[in-house]
Amino acid sequence: MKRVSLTQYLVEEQRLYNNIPAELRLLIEVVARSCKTISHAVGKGALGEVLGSAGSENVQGEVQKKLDIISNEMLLEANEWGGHLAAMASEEMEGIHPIPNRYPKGEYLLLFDPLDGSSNIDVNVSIGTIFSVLKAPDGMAEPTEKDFLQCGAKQVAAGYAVYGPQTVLVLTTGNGVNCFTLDREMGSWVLTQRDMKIPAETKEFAINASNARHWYPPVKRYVDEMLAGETGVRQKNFNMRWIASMVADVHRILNRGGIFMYPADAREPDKPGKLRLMYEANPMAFIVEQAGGAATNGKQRILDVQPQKLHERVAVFLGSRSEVERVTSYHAE
Ligand code: AHM
Ligand code: MG
Repeated sequence: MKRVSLTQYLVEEQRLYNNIPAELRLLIEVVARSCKTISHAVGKGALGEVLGSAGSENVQGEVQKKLDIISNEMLLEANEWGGHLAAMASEEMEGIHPIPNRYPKGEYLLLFDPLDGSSNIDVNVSIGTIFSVLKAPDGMAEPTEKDFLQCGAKQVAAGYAVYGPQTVLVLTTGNGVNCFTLDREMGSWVLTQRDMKIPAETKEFAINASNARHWYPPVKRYVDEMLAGETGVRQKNFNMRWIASMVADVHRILNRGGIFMYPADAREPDKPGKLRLMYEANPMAFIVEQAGGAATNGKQRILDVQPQKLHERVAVFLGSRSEVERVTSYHAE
């Protein structure tokens, strides 16, 4: 089989569809290279002295792991000098990170969750990186947080890497979804799945059921109906998976279908969910829609939510279209 590298894929995609200009290609290649470096650090584990807590908290009040900070640094450093970006924003930083004046500036904005699934870092379970790319608004002078507050439908690219038994990179530039596998010996990304499509029908769901007592009625009804199995209204048995790494749960759903849910609940009624809109929900929603699935916050399409602030949270229902439509319809009743 002829091997297609990430670079070759990006060049050919541009030739065919004119949707990956040189700056965007550089951006994607630099992010992919950072994911390679992060994958290497993750793989070292205790041998690299990268496990454990860093003894600090991020802006959301979550304890930062050493690898959260290392991954964040790797992405910042790699993306500063290329001239393709105006600014970056990250789950691990309170404010935005404009490109320093000593480097040329480009027209893109990059957002990332440098290491998603932090609770799995120290226990050798799959974790990953999620990223989202926006265009800086026309006529922007010095970038500010406001320039990032664009709805997800405006993303020009999004992707995630999973650091698991294999390291994979899943990417969309708005023309389908493709998966690349890291060849660890060669150090290169090789195209291994073209045009991924989420199966429309599914028998698998993912939700943290320890929060069941806090769920609002639409979510409780939807999950109860699945749990009732073949003698209930759904007339089939469902299976459940919860990895607690969104990257790994979404990757499973892209490959064999299913629905992923992180709803808002009555624990903290003021919080619209746990996951972050700008660097978790939006990129995943873009990928899922490009793979034929759907993503809502229970009421509207995630990609249509107008962000009010950088670290905004959102409820998430994503995956196989018919399931997402069903749980969304329960919210309307
Ligand atoms: P993180 O970005 O701090 O790792 O948090 C996001 C993660 C998701 O990957 C995952 O779906 C969710 O948090 C798991 O949450 P919980 O521990 O409540 O099950
Ligand atoms: Mg995360």
